[in-house]
Amino acid sequence: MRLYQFAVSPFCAKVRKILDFKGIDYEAMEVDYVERKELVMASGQMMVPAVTFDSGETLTDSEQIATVVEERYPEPTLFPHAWQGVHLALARYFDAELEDALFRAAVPYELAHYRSQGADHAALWCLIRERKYGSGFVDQMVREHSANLSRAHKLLAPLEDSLGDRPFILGRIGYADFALYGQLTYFAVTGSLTIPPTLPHLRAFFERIDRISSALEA
Ligand SMILES: N[C@@H](CCC(=O)N[C@@H](CS)C(=O)NCC(=O)O)C(=O)O
Repeated sequence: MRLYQFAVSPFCAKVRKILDFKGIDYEAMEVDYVERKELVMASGQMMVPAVTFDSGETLTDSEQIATVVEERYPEPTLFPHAWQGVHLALARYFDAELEDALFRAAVPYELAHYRSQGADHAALWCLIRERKYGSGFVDQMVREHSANLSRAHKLLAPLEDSLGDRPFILGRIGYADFALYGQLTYFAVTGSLTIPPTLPHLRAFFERIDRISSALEA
């Protein structure tokens, strides 16, 4: 199996950990942000994650990938019995509303990441963001960084509470945990984990999921 990814994409982090959790052997292929040739040829579109199965079939969209992977590799399950709807609903909140807040707070880190790949990478990254969010968006997010961080931390506070007395968001590990883990990778774009000390349970949660692959391999 092959996963097409951008290293700093939260949706790719989510899919990577789902594949690790299920013990699936896969190759993670880093897609060049400007070039994207292999991604377009395999999937017919420009977004990651995309997964090509051994059969040659390629799927996009993290929820769709997770659903098909669950059908083909049912154990260990992403959807504990009778909890599928709750996992999907929570994950959709993490992938949309929470993503929006965490992404805004991570704009300066993402910008630095794409700048480190070259001026063309940073320019295309800014262009695509500004086409989606409006002209001047990137500069505005850099200016408003500390307010955006506060807003992100505020949105995470109830999740910090939930994780105070359980290891995973609904008790038993499942799909929503991988979605939340993916979004929390916005705090790891710089290479070090910047989940603040005021959110210790979320930090421990992130590290718990992050360790999954080595735990399975051990
Ligand atoms: N709903 C999709 C969202 C995927 C997504 O937003 N991917 C971003 C990277 S995080 C992307 O490929 N953006 C295209 C771009 O930046 O050009 C999923 O769950 O996989």
